[in-house]
Amino acid sequence: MAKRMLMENGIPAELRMRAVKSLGPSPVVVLLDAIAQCGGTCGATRDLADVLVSLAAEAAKDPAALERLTKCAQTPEDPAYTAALRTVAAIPTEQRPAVLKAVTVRQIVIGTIPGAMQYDTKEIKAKPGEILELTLKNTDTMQHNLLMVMPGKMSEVGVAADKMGDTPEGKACQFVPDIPSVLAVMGLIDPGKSGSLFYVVPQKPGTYQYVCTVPGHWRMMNGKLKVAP
Ligand SMILES: [Cu+2]
Repeated sequence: MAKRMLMENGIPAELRMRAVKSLGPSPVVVLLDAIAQCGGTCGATRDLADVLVSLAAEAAKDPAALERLTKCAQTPEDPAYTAALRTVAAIPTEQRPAVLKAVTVRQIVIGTIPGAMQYDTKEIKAKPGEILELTLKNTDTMQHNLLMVMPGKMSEVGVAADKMGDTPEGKACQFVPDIPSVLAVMGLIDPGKSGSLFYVVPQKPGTYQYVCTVPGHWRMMNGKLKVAP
């Protein structure tokens, strides 16, 4: 029952938290397993990752949990990679294994220019492998989202999103096209609200882009993520 509650989308975060606590000695390992099981992409992933981060202090004291966390945080292909790195960043440096002492999360706040259909930040510079927490503050009067896309693929993603605008399914998917050029997604943020996205910067240098895919927005509402060592 508790396992099912961990996985299922639509279950409030506090119930998830209770389910985790009922699972016994190593909730950290249980959570890493649960994130791996849903492939790191299900709707529950973000909640599960948030609970995991809240258990950072416990993870630091449990050698088995710390070992598993360390392995995960060094394996980019692991679906729980980003969640593991976030958790490591929340552990005091002196309690971390030597290989992970340098892990930090850099906060970046992106606003909107009201009525202009634009982000107020047009360019971000980052190093390969850096962990970013992107916060979008929507001060506009309409919804916006933020998708990270592969270099040179912004128009492909934008055109695909515009097509979704004509269908009820498009809205249900928050105008996020299901194509490989989309690297990370912050869903629709209501006017006056903020949202955030944890993003591990790709190892390959280049000019990546972030873009709002509410139909009609992408041409104006975008910015560059310049990745260089
Ligand atoms: Cu927008």
